[in-house]
Amino acid sequence: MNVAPAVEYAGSPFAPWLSGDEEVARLLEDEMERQSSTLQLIASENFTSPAVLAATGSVLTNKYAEGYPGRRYYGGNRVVDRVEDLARDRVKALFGAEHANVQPHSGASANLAAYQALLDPGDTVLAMRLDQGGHLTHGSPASITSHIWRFVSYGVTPAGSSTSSPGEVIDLDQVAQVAKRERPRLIVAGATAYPRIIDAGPFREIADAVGAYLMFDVAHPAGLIAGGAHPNPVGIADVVTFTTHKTLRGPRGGAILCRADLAKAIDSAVFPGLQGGPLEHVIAAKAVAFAEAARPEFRQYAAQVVSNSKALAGALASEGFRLVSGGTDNHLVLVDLRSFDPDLTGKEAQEVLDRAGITLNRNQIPDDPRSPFITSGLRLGTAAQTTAGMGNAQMAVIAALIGKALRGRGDEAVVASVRSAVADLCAEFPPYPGLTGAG
Ligand code: DSN
Repeated sequence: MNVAPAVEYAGSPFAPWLSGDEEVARLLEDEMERQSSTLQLIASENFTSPAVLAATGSVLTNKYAEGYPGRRYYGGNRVVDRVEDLARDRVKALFGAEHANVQPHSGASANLAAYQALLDPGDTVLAMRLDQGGHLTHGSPASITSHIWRFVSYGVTPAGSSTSSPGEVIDLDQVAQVAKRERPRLIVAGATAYPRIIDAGPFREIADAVGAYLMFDVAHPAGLIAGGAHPNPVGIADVVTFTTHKTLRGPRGGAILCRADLAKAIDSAVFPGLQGGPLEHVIAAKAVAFAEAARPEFRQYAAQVVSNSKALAGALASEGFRLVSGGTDNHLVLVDLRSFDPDLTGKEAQEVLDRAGITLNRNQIPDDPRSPFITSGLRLGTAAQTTAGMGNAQMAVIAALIGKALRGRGDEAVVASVRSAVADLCAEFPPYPGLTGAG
């Protein structure tokens, strides 16, 4: 059911640009309306600034620029070189890095390039298992990474028996034991469904003890790191990879930071190793986002993201959901649905909440008896709605609406009433107040 008022095509912010293609203009309008009238709680999403949108939609998309600033394979890159240099300088300053590569099209491309730079085919890599909170490119059997390199894995400690000892934190003893036994050439830290701080220090000690490189994939907490709400692994890890569109709030893309002595290997791995022409319009938007993340208000934003995540976690626990690891220190919450209702799967919960205007994703919890397609858990993040201006009070309302929709999932009138309450809440916090609405 669409509860938001219809938006006049003539008033669309996209109309001047897409007047010749009404079909696409309407789709963009529909997506703007969806993002503005429903709750965006996917932990890997955010609302970029209009400045990031503008750079992404700029004439830089027209330019081929294979190579790097000052060493391109095509002419006409006088301006593009300055764009890419600006992005590299800004991200190096933001994280205190010696070298940056801003060309990876995605986090997966950044991770593949880092592996290619540091490893030979068949080398052993130690990383977090996907079903314990890791990522596909950390050696999942479904990922090309596991066909090229030999992955061994670590996970989290077992769930504890009490709230004072919740467990489900990275098992550093296991990391050390597997590292000693398997002698990996590379250890990977970082996760996509892990609600706690990951400290690079212990990983560095383990890597040094076995003579391994350390790579830290900070795709999820990159914005928290930039905003001072999560420790910075740059200078501790040999290579740091990340996406620019999650907590960092930039355009969809990836980046790599490394020590100066690894710069040539990293750059060659990205181009010509894995990619052709870089997306310079996206690189310009990355530069915009890096500057935004360096501002004092971004520190307040990062702190509020974590505060909202803690508020959401506490309110969800009051609704009867078990929190994986007992809570959160970062931008995401992982809930185990079985304490709320043993018959409710992540798949069904995601679908019910989608109908209620609450967008999130099902997720396996550690040692989940259900498959990745079904799951027993949900992952929720606060980065996007914090950007839209929501605070702790709204997190309590959201948790109550989630509980109501899931308890009343057999009754469409209950789900519709939640959707209506969600639309009212979202109307108070539009992500793009200057761009939405009929004109
Ligand atoms: N798909 C991303 C996420 O949702 O965490 C990771 O690549």
